[in-house]
Amino acid sequence: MKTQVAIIGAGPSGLLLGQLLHKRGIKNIILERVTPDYVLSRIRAGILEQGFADLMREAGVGARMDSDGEVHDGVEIVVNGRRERIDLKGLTGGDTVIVYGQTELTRDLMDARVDSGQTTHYEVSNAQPHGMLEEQPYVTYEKDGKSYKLECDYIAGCDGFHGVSRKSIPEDCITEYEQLYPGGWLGLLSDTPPVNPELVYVRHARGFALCSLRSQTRSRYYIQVNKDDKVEDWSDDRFWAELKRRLPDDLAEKLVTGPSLEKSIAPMRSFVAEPMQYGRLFLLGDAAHIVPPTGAKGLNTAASDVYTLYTILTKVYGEGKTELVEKYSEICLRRIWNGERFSWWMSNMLHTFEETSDFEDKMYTSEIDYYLSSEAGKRVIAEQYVGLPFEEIK
Ligand code: RFL
Ligand code: PHB
Repeated sequence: MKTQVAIIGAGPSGLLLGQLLHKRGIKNIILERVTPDYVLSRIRAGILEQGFADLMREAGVGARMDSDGEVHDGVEIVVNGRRERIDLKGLTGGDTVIVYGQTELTRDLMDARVDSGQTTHYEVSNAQPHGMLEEQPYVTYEKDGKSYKLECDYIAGCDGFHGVSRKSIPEDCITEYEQLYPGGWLGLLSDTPPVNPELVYVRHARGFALCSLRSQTRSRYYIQVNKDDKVEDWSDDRFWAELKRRLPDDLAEKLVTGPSLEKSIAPMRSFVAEPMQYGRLFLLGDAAHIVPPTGAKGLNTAASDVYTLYTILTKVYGEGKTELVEKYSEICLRRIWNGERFSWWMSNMLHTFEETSDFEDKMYTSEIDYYLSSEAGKRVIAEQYVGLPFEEIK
């Protein structure tokens, strides 16, 4: 079997890249370990930056996002009971974010993939990139007990944090930077009206909380829990009671509770692998970097990698600009480190960890208080929350 770009992983990164390449006439095959239903069952991101939304439109899959997604002009931050609104639109000169669940956008991308006629092999095992430093790399994999070899020009490693792509780069050719936080996020999805029309991020002595939503009838809430907590430790009743205790009184009174549709715990991790490429193998999205979810940057940083690789490959195939290939990692990393810093900063400002000293705790409260009291401070938060522009590639 032969294609131009072999893509490992059918998460948002792999599917969006595949669709954009297809639009430019670049052939690609996606190899995915699990079933489409399993991919769709992962409840994750909810906030899309403008750059991400524009890419979805460019890929021809923006229609449902534009009709069903909610444009949000602002978010709220509560620090020890004080509610402050960040006017994203006003402070950035017009930028906003879109609330549209990762599940929905993945579904849109999967549907478009079927319509495009491009091949996706689900439930493959032992995918393994080879010959990344050669002219003609290839990926071997197994499906239904048979072994296959997929020859290609380039390999896109879109297989998430635990995937095989990053691990197939020799250890002495990659540096990993990592920080684990002593806590996790317990998320609950419910068919209840959201407590507030806009997202509310809460710093509280008992721990962080976030009120988010998927629509005016579906809410997504998170609370910070201990890193060793298990979902089984948290009944719905215990979750709602703890969330209420962390919300300001007016919101706590309005909170509508209901049975959970889904509940899961996400670890809090910052991680970057440098460089994000090895010869003709590129790493994209969670395969190359992870952020704690506080800044809503995970999916959005994945989108900037997709934009960069898609633009480079379009120029390689369309204009013969092969010299751009080696620039992939450095272009991506400039934006990635910024997203990492913002997510790390938001996490430190809004969480309370047992390990934090009383002095540091006072410093974090004072710092976020300062940002929220100053228009310049709010603008700094707004500018990063809506996302910095993608770098132009010539
Ligand atoms: P994914 O989604 O992990 O997809 C990788 C795919 O690769 C497959 N795979 C393999 N396939 C073949 N062979 C192998 N050996 C393979 N190994 C793995 C997997 O089955 C999977 O289908 O990575 P991708 O595409 O890079 O997408 C990244 C995003 O999913 C992630 O960054 C976001 O969800 C992070 N995130 C958020 N990001 C935002 O921008 N805004 C948010 O509001 C936001 N909220 C969140 C989040 C992540 C969360 N969790 C659970 C970590 C909230 C949460 C709770
Ligand atoms: C979500 O709605 O799932 C969500 C929103 C904002 C975040 C993280 C997750 O920062």
